[in-house]
Amino acid sequence: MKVRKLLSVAMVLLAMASMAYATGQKEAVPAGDAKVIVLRLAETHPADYPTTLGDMKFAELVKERSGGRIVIEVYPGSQLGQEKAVIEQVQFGAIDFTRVSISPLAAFVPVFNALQLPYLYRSEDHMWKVLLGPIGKELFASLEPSGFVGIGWFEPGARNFYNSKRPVSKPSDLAGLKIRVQESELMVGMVQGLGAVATPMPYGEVYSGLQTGVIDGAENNWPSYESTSHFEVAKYYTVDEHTRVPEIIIGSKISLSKLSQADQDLIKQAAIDAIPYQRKLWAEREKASEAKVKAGGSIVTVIADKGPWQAAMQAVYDKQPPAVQYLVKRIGEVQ
Ligand code: GTR
Repeated sequence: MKVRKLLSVAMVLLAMASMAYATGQKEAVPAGDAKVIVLRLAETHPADYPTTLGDMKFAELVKERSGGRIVIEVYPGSQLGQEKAVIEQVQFGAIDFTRVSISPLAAFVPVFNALQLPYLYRSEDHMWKVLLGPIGKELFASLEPSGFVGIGWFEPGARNFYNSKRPVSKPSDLAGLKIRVQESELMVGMVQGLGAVATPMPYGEVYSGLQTGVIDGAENNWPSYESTSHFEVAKYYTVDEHTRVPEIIIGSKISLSKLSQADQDLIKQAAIDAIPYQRKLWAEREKASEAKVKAGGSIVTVIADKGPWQAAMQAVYDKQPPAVQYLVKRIGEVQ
């Protein structure tokens, strides 16, 4: 009897310990006196993906500059969940950081829609000037009331449509196709404007959706189209470059407020300093992914005149609230 009681006490303790391990920030006491702060970062992409390698660079800089006091563990491959669920967990402090697309983030902080409108940026360079300038800083500040802290940006590339049914060279070719979009109202509106049927769905379900015919297509940049193997089940890829949806690293306000201001600044600076590395890897991977999908049988249609695409997607601009319209105007003015 006694042994059984002891055993059940031990099991409860074990369960409590593993629960504590599973929730957010934790502290371990290393050999020396200083406490090591261990924080978790959730990433949807696989370990060898340029954005994940950017996260790792960020973690490496934080570790190095804090003299090993702050350790950020990167969990790739959606181990901690799909983007929307992860953002929720960051909001209540169960996950300390995540690198996500701003598309699902805009469901939490709608002013972010200003950064993902179709054909918004003149070029990649224009987008980076916006992100690293005053507008980027203001948007970081707008995260705080919702429980997030803006940490850094990564290169997202341009997104393109792809499908399993037919080559698409003009917007009307998409009519009636079921196209997966990120979990974002704006993206639903954009795809509906093209006459297609928008299906919001988590990233991790798109491959089977394409394979089983639940959806006919989706849209993404070259590296995502390749790394997910979507190209194997949806071979028609149309380079219309309709959006550049910035990648962002956000932190949990709950987690970060436990750190000193100096440590918070160190973390933010490390993320900014990791950007050039991720951008370099991104540029290389875009080329490699394009070559790989072409070799794998993808049929690529490059859109020379984007005018009709732009016109078909214009309606989403008109639906935006004044705060977004104002930002769009300012983004246009950034030189
Ligand atoms: C990728 C992005 C991911 C995810 C995905 C998607 O380009 O890097 O974070 O948002 O798109 O379409 O869900």
